Amino acid sequence: MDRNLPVNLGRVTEAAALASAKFLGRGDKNMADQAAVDAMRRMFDTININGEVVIGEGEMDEAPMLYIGEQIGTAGDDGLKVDIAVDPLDGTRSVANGLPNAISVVGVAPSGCLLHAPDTYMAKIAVGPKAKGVIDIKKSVKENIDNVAKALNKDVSDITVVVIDRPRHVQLVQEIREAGARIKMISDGDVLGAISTCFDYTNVDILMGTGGAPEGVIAAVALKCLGGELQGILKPATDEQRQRCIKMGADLEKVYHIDDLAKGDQMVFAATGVSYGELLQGVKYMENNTATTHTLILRAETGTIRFIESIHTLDKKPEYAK
Ligand code: VTB
Repeated sequence: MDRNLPVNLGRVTEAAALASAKFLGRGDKNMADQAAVDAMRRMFDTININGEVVIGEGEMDEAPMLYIGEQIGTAGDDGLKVDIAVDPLDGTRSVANGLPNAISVVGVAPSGCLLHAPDTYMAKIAVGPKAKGVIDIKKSVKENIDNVAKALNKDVSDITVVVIDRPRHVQLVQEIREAGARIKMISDGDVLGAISTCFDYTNVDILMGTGGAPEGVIAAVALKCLGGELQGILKPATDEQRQRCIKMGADLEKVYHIDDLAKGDQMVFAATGVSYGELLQGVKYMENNTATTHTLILRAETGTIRFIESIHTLDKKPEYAK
């Protein structure tokens, strides 16, 4: 895969972040999301790929842009065919409510390598490279925490588990507490939660809990690039979701390992911070109509991790004009 693609994907997530960060704290999650989708879609039109959205904004009849099955990029049939997974704004509520850790995110892999995940929930466990190989989603919370503590040479009481703050996690939270570990509660964004396990300075060791299955595939792309591990089990919340899973050929008993979600090592990934955050800074609006963005760019083949800080002169980017 083109080694410049990751940087170009960074342009795509930067564009979405610049457009949606304007809506920080303004109480309107739809506006924030729409701005991200529009900007991401526009920037994709400049990228030389032959892509198909496999994780996107929804089915064709419910999403006008970045819908599942949409063809993306300028390469045409001669270019390498790729699967694209997007979440133009992971954390729409966070942006609307002025909360941290919203990101714009894109993952790309050769065609057929990304799981076409149904839009339902997925129970997940994820760790960074140092704890790879010791987790098992079928084991108890305590066993997993103990095993990760051993792998990291840490006391259990120094292990931090990141969990999305949801009523469905009451039992999980109790089990983590009983196991003796710490909890970092996040309001949204388990993609960033999973990625955090790969960076020591976030001090997050494990992601546990149930979030979106599409987000599970996106997180798997990132963790593939970073050498971490993720396992998931589909958890449809309603009968309708269950039927959709079955229709898509999904296996509700199966443990989806990282390679089932994102196959091979040819993937690339980009994420730009939208609201302020620990791993990625949010968009900052500066003097003279300039703005800064902070982007993480990953390439699985070489394992290169890039953090790119960009200064955007918005006067020269009329699409972001006030
Ligand atoms: C998570 C989280 C997302 O959805 O997947 C979550 O990563 C799961 O859904 O940021 P609920 O909000 O229904 O719990 C998000 O919060 C939004 O896509």
